[in-house]
Amino acid sequence: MKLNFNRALVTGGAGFIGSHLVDALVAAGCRVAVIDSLATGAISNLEHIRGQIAFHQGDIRDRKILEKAAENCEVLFHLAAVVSVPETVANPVESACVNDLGTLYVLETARRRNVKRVVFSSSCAVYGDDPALPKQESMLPQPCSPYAVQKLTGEHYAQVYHELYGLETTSLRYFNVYGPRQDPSSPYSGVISLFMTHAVSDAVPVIFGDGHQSRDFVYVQDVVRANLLAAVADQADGQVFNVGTGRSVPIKRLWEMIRMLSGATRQPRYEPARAGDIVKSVAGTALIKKHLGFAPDYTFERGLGLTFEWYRESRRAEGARRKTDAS
Ligand code: UD2
Repeated sequence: MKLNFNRALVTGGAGFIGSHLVDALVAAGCRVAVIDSLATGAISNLEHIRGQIAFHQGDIRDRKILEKAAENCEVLFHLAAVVSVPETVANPVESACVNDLGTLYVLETARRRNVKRVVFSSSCAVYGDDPALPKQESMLPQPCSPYAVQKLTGEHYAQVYHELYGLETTSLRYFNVYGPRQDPSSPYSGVISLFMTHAVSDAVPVIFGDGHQSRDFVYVQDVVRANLLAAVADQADGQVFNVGTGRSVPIKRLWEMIRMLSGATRQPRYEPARAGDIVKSVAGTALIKKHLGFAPDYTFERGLGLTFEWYRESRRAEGARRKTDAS
């Protein structure tokens, strides 16, 4: 994609989505700075382009590091956050310090450093368990976790910074993002990262509830493209857009698809539904199509195939590393 800016800052650029965005910006010829505390991000996600970016290890609440990272930056992509819903439930105050105050620091730095545009990573969590489908941006948000409140607060701050200070801001509400580099190490990791890990190690996956609950899974490269489109668009200021596909895949079917891809033989184990689990989630996609010209490039089948290749390759590489270490 042709960009109309030369310098960008990515907060959370060592994370799953952030590192893919950094790759795309570098590939487009942009000079990229990254700030990441490495609390959940991993420097290994950036290893292959480490020499081509300016990496600042630090927290977004560290004003000195943030100001330095934002120097001469034209577009700022704000992805750094406490991203786990259960973690924000366990630690509402600590997570608010990062997700609320941290976002405010980022916007304020953007204002003081004359950054032209900020693209804020929000979440479909803001819709809560309103059963109306598909989720439209015009719906009244019903946040039901500290995480959702924090993301909604970030959107409001972004809008206020646009109205009060003329900073160009756009918020993107991601649905269930999946793809290479998604970390499966927590029980609350995305279901695709968990199922992929089970598939490549021939372990038994767990399906919570009856497996008929479904999600709108969006491939990480499409999320990257939505970010780039928001950065260059003429009609995005002060707005909020869903980033999803408009298609919803049941969890039971998801495991079947992964099983077919991988040749895994295991049958899933069924456990009681997770408290607060919503039944169906699907994005309304008309607004982002109209204003940003965004439609996903990746079908679910293609994205899932690419994701599987990555998990299989990672497993192979890890096995080889262990062998070398042991000898
Ligand atoms: C997603 C987001 C979360 C928040 C939320 C808002 C991810 C990873 N999480 O949570 O940040 O935005 O949406 O609604 O994108 N499941 C299983 N077995 C497993 C793991 C999960 O059956 O081993 C089920 C789970 O019960 C749920 C579905 O898979 O019904 C998706 O779970 P998830 O944790 O990937 O994502 P979700 O939608 O709960």
